[in-house]
Amino acid sequence: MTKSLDSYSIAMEKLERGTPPVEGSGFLGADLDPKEAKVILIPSPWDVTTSYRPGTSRGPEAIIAASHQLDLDDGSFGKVYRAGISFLPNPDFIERMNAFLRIRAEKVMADLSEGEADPGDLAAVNEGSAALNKYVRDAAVEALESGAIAAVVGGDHASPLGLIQALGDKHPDGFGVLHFDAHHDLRNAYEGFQFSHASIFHNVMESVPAVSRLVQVGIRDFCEEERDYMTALGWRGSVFYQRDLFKRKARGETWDTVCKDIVSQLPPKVYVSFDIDGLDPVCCPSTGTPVPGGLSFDEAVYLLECLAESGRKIVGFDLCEVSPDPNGESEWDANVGCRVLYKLCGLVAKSSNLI
Ligand SMILES: [Mn+2]
Repeated sequence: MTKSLDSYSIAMEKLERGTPPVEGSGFLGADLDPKEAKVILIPSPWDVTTSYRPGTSRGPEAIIAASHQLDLDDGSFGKVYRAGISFLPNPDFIERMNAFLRIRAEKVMADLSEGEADPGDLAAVNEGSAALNKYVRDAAVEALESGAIAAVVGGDHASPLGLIQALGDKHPDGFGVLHFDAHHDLRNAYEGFQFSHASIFHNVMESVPAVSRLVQVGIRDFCEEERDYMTALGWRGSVFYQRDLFKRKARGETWDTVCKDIVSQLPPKVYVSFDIDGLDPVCCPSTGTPVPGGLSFDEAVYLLECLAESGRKIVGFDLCEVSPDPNGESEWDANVGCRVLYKLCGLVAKSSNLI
């Protein structure tokens, strides 16, 4: 079923009214025509390579449903919706491919735990992941060519590769990545999956030379291979491990000082990759690979505010690994996720003087 789209003025009329959104309506309660949008959200209903538990493929739809409860005047960035945000529909072929390939990926993981994976299963998953990357990249290019800012809403963290590659072409002068996560995501072909969620920044650093600097925050669960890769990145990589952030605060540094230090590591143009599991799992109990500890919601938002105040240009972003409660009983994960998403929209909108 195709929904009828709202012009910018109709969408604003709906949103300014402040009445509860009609059930089934789009992000925030409107269905803005992407042709009239300045921020385009590309959904990635994808959790093929999730290693611990799937569910994040339902992130985009859960976030849209939760967004109907959001108060639209944001404490950090104001009336963000006025920028003109369009959340594209889930593409059927990606949803179908995800369901089919998830089964084959689970077979690969089960076979691996007993010995070797079937090369046919592995090839099918890798080819499907390449098709996902192409879909995201094509959608991103179309959004960028229309003059809009493109962002990805996952899905697992394999989702944004195509977007970051498209931005690499658009900004050959380079940009940095501010990466919130409990994990480095620097593994080479985790479990044999070339485009694993756990390999996203390995793939980015290998395939997007325009990414001049990767700055990771909140990291607290990693393997030796990833630490070695980070060391080998040299000046291109910088990590603020969660333990170190905690120690700095415990020893009396203010969060403001720490945030300014983090932001100072970034070049003038910045992409933000936000894995929800960078936050304390009280904010994301159903995410694929939760890890104790992590940033509080307020700490993460403060860091985004410091980034905005620094005047750096935000070239795009992704929000990944938001997974709704598997029992369907709680909207909490999506509720937090849609708030983080609205802040990220505010950050790019502010940076591009759209609000
Ligand atoms: Mn991640």
